[in-house]
Amino acid sequence: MGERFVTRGFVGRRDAPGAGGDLRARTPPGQYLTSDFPVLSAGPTPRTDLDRWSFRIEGLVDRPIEWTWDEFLALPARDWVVDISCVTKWTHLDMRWRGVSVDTLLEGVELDPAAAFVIAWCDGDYTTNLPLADVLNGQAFVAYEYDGAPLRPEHGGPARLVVPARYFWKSAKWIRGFRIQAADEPGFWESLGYHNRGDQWLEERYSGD
Ligand SMILES: Nc1nc2c(c(=O)[nH]1)N[C@H]1C(S)=C(S)[C@@H](COP(=O)(O)O)O[C@H]1N2
Ligand SMILES: [Mo]
Repeated sequence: MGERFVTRGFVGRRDAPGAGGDLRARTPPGQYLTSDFPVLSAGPTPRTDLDRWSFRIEGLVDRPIEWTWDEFLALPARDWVVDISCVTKWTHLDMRWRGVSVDTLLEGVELDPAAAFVIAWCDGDYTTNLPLADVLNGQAFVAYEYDGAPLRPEHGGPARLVVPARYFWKSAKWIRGFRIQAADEPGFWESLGYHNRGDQWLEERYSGD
């Protein structure tokens, strides 16, 4: 069995700074490890004035809620250290972010009993869809810092969604809000043949996988 040799290949890298545990066990199937942070955008980087930025939750809620940038920064935030996998096959372990849990954001509204899906929408018109169950209980956050600095525009700054348990296209950059729906609705990449769910541990890359 080749398994042993593959594992051995990674032993020497266990000492890499910040990389605890068994690196191979943390690498989803078909992925390679990198310490790079490539930029992948479907269009130009939008530049929204922070004075005009807001984050809004609408749809199947008792009443929509909207935070200005300053109000958003005043929400309870925390540091998150998470592993990110992109469908282009890179995995970057232990990425360090700061941001607000989706749980905290949803505390601001009362969800309709029919609420089941979140459509994340962004400056630049990108969307992505997620079941509510995939973003609750500490599974997702809206980040405004990466690696101790304000999130750079090309990586989604001023703020982006981060959903570590899904391929990175679900982590909508330049996010401006959530639309809560009863029905699922494929987002930008999901409409173009990418998998509706995108679980990297199940290699859900393309529709039909
Ligand atoms: N608004 C928006 N969000 C987006 C994208 C995009 O084009 N627009 N690209 C997605 C894809 S396909 C990936 S792989 C990641 C890339 O994030 P990065 O450029 O910070 O690496 O952002 C995702 N979020
Ligand atoms: Mo991507």
